[in-house]
Amino acid sequence: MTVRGTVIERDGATYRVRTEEGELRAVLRGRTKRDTPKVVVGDLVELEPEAGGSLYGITGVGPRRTLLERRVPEGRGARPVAANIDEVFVVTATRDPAPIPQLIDRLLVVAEANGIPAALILNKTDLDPGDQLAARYRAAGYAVYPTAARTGAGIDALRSALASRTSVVTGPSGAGKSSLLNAVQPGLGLRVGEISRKIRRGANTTVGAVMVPLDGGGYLVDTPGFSEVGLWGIEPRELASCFPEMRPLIGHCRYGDCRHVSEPGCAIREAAAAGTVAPERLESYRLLLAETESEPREWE
Ligand SMILES: Nc1nc2c(ncn2[C@@H]2O[C@H](COP(=O)(O)OP(=O)(O)OP(=O)(O)O)[C@@H](O)[C@H]2O)c(=O)[nH]1
Ligand SMILES: [Mg+2]
Ligand SMILES: [Zn+2]
Repeated sequence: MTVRGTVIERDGATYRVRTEEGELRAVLRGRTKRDTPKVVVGDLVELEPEAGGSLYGITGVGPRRTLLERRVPEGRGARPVAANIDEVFVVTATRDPAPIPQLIDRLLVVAEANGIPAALILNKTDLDPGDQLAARYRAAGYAVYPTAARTGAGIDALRSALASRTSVVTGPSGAGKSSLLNAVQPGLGLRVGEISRKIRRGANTTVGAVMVPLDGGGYLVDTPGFSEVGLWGIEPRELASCFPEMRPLIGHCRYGDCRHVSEPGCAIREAAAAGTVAPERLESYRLLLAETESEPREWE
C-alpha cells in the first residue's frame, strides 16, 4: 500500500509529507538512506507504513525537475535546498538591512545556473522605495516586485505571481522573507525576527526550509537567510549566460573565447561603456568569474 506525497518540511530525522490522505510523518527507510541523495523539501516521495507505529517509511524519491543547491562558502560541497522549484524569488530589503547588489546578483546567478527562472522582490518599500534598484534589475530583464510586508503594498501582485507554481524565497537574513509569506498567506504564523539594533541584520529566525501550500494553488518555500553563498559547478565560460542582459551579446565579441574582462572588441564591455549593461552588473560578473576560475576541482 504505497502513498505518494510532497515533502514540505524536515524536522531532524523525520519529514512532514503532504499526501492525499493528509499530512504524514515519515523517516528514511534503510535502502533510501543509502542509495538516494538527501531528501529535501519539494521532493516527491513514495511512502509505506512502518510496522507498528504511526510513522511512514520513505521507500522512493521521484526524479527532480529542478534542484536548488547552495554551496557553503569554504565548505565541503553543495547542499541541496529544495527540489522541483519553478521560480526563485530573491528577496532584499530596500533598507534595514541595506541591500547588497553583489549578493543579489550572486543569488540570481545561482538560480540561473540551476536552470530555474529568477525574479526580485524589493521589500520594505515603506522605508525606501528602492526605485534605483528596481530600474537596474528591470533593465537587466528581471521581473521586480516592490513590496512592503508591513503595509501590504504590492502583496496582491506578488500573490498572483506565486499562484499555481512552486516558488522559493531566498535572500539575506532580515530581508523579510517570512513576513512576506505571512502577508501572502494570512494565518500562517511563520516566525518573524527582530533585527538586532547593533548589527543591523537578522539573526536567522527561520532555521530550515519549509514549504507552504498556498490558497491560490501552488507552494511557497521559505528558507533561512544567510550572508554568503558560494558558486560551484558553473563553467567560467557559461557565467555570462547567467546574466540575462548579457545573453544576447554573447557571440558578438571579437574573440570567440572572450572572457569579457580586458579583451579588445568585447561586445559586453562596449555595452557597459554605452550604458545598456549596468557597469555594476559587469563588475559582479567579473567578481563571480574570478571565483569560478579559482574554484577547487573537487566542486566541479
Ligand atoms: N518596515 C518594514 N519592516 C519589515 C517589513 N517586512 C519585514 N519587516 C521586519 O523585518 C524583520 C525581519 O523580518 P523576517 O520576515 O523575519 O525576515 P527573514 O528574511 O525571514 O529573516 P530570516 O528568517 O532570518 O532569514 C522583522 O522585524 C519584520 O517585522 C516591511 O515591509 N517593512
Ligand atoms: Mg525567516
Ligand atoms: Zn566579450
